[in-house]
Amino acid sequence: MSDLMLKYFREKQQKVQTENVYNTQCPFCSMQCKMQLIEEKVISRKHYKSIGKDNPTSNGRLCVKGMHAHQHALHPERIKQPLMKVNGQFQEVSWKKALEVIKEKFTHIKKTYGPNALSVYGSASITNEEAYVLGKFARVALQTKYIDYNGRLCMASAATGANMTFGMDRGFTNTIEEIKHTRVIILAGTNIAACQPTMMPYLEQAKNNGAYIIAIDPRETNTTKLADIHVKIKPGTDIDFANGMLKVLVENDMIDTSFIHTKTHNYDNLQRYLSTLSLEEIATKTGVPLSDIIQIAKIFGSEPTGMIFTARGIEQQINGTDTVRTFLNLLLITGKIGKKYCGYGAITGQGNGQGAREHGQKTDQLPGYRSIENKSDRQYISKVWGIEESDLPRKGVSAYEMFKKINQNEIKSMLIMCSNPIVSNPNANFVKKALSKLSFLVVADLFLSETAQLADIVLPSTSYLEDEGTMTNVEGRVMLREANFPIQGNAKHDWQIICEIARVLKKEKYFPYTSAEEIFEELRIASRGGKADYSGITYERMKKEKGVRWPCPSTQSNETTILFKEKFAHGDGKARIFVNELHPNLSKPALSTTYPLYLTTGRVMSHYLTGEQTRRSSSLRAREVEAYMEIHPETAKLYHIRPNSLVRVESRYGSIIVRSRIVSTIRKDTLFIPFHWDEKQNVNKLIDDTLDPYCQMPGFKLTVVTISCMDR
Ligand SMILES: Nc1nc2c(c(=O)[nH]1)N[C@H]1C(S)=C(S)[C@@H](COP(=O)(O)OP(=O)(O)OC[C@H]3O[C@@H](n4cnc5c(=O)[nH]c(N)nc54)[C@H](O)[C@@H]3O)O[C@H]1N2
Ligand SMILES: Nc1nc2c(c(=O)[nH]1)N[C@H]1C(S)=C(S)[C@@H](COP(=O)(O)OP(=O)(O)OC[C@H]3O[C@@H](n4cnc5c(=O)[nH]c(N)nc54)[C@H](O)[C@@H]3O)O[C@H]1N2
Ligand code: SF4
Ligand SMILES: [Mo]
Repeated sequence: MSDLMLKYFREKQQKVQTENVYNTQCPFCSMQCKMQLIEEKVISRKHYKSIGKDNPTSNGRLCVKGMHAHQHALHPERIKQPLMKVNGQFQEVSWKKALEVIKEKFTHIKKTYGPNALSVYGSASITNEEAYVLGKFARVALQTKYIDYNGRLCMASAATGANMTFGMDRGFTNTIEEIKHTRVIILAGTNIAACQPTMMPYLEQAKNNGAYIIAIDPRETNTTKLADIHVKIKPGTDIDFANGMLKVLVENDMIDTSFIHTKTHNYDNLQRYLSTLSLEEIATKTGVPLSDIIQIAKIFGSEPTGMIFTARGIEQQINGTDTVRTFLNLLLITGKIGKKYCGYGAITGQGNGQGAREHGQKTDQLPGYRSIENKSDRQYISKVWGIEESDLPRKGVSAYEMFKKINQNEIKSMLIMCSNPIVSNPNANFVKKALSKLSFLVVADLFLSETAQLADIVLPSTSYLEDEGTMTNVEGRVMLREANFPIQGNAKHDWQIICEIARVLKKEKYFPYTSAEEIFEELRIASRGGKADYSGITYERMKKEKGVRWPCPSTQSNETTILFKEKFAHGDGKARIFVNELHPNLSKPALSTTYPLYLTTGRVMSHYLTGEQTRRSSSLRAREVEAYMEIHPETAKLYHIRPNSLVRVESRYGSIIVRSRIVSTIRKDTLFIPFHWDEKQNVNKLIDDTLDPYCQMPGFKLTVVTISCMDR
């Protein structure tokens, strides 16, 4: 075609076609990939596509979920108007009406039963600004101690473990860039290939540079395929495996004695404890060959640098905190922390899994990672909020424990923002029963989720396309999500919803914000001097520097890349080596003739959490349409199970029916079921509700079950 013809066609096309570009960040995982929504208008029809945008963490990459996120955000089932239940049916109502009813009910319940009859359940998928305001709202507007959030099911044991050992919890102690240059990488219970796909190139590059990769998982995954050694561990025994490694390192003198003496406490106790363990017994208990334990320990001990990454596989255990701390011991005794190409990474889950656990949604916490039980922390935050310290509630209970309080009639009402707890909590049948007992439930969501269907009032929230604010990514990098897509219908931003409720409760003077940035300005002050200090971070700086890694105590100071270079964050600058003892009140689920198989749960690449969003994306739904159960061929044969058989899976807590997927990549004694599907196929109906005593994390990764084939 000649240039002239091309020009003619281009001009003609431009006349009928216009294009709008909207900046945002992916609504899903902690990589927080920057992206753009491209809206093409051809005559009167609009077409959308999402493309990656360069930034230092994801380097412009997007995975399949990010590429299709707009499909749920633009789905016709988005709620666009408040809904109120009248005679068991939802009716659209005005914001004025919805707020009036909320005011009336909250006020009545508070007056009749006291402020602690009200409660709040938050999320790590909302922005820092929203997490901050929600925490303030519970304490200042409702004056309740009952607030907690879905991160309790997600990062709680990694956070508690790091706090106890290092004195501070930022998911990555080092930078993501350093992964490429480290010599050994331990991936403990993490499936990065499915869960943080755009992080994979860092691991691939490390491997190309000669790093030795060890993956610990009861199943083969696309992550374990990258590893030099895959440790196909018996679920729930990672703590024993790590103790085995510690014993090999100590007995072979592969330790950094000067680091241990100058920077840690408690090594002698660890040494004494390890001397009581038998490596042969550990091999039997974990199902890992003794030679592998020895080889892995020796590789880790002999290389000059090494990094350990953990995720929910080892953390979502009833001894998750202890397990994390035992892995951290490996870094401490070999001195592989506080320096380049070394360190720890708890691979963060949700988009704002990091930030949302720093600014006061957690029941025992105040902004800046302060403690609600600490006198000076309470005084500082009370002053920032303009209240008396004596009016600031103390700590309440964890997420799942709030449902117990509902069941005991202590909590009468709940506001749930951005979570679907009847699908995501353990012992899901109980959670549904408890929520149905509330006298008044308000849910803010994008959709009429399984949980929202139980509500008295559902409030329409804006999504990642519309809602500007900051998210703290996997690296601890605070990033500005510059969302400005037009708001759909009468939805409101989560922070606006909180402010509106505060206003009708006559607490508007504490919630005067007109933009997310105004909230961030207050958060900067509230976090000043705290462990998660954001006071040097501004919207301008985040735009210019493409995100800033905390702590960042002044606008003049640099971001912090490597933590603990000089000292750890405990008062005396030393880390606490942990000595494992199973908590006296805990006993782990064990196999029996009634429940002869382990069940573990997790994720698939194309779906996200309870699936509320990804099940509404046609492209993602098409990849996995229903729940399934991975089972080893030999085990399947024992139970007369064929491929795609319908199988009843049963635990002490309940039963579900799912289809079989026969794979030789899983252990023979273990089944795997992902948790992204709705109630009928919800694996959480089977999950035990025992909680980790230090952080109240449920044991999602270890339940004992029995199975029976439903095919005739
Ligand atoms: N595609 C997708 N990506 C996601 C999410 C999603 O839902 N879908 N969710 C996001 C969130 S919130 C989170 S928290 C992260 C979760 O990220 P991950 O923790 O990586 O994901 P999981 O699949 O829950 O668990 C990881 C692996 O642990 C293994 N595992 C199970 N039991 C054990 C055990 O006892 N020991 C060991 N060593 N391993 C075990 C499982 O087989 C699984 O492969 O992903 C984030 N990214
Ligand atoms: N068996 C088992 N259970 C698990 C896990 C496991 O590995 N195994 N993992 C646990 C983990 S790690 C996590 S993080 C939890 C997550 O559990 P949930 O918090 O229940 O998960 P989501 O599906 O993200 O729920 C988010 C809800 O908020 C809505 N939403 C999305 N964006 C917005 C927004 O901007 N504003 C508002 N107001 N609403 C919004 C969505 O439509 C959806 O209904 O599940 C836990 N449960
Ligand atoms: S799901 Fe995670 S890796 Fe995939 S595009 Fe979104 S933020 Fe990036
Ligand atoms: Mo999570």
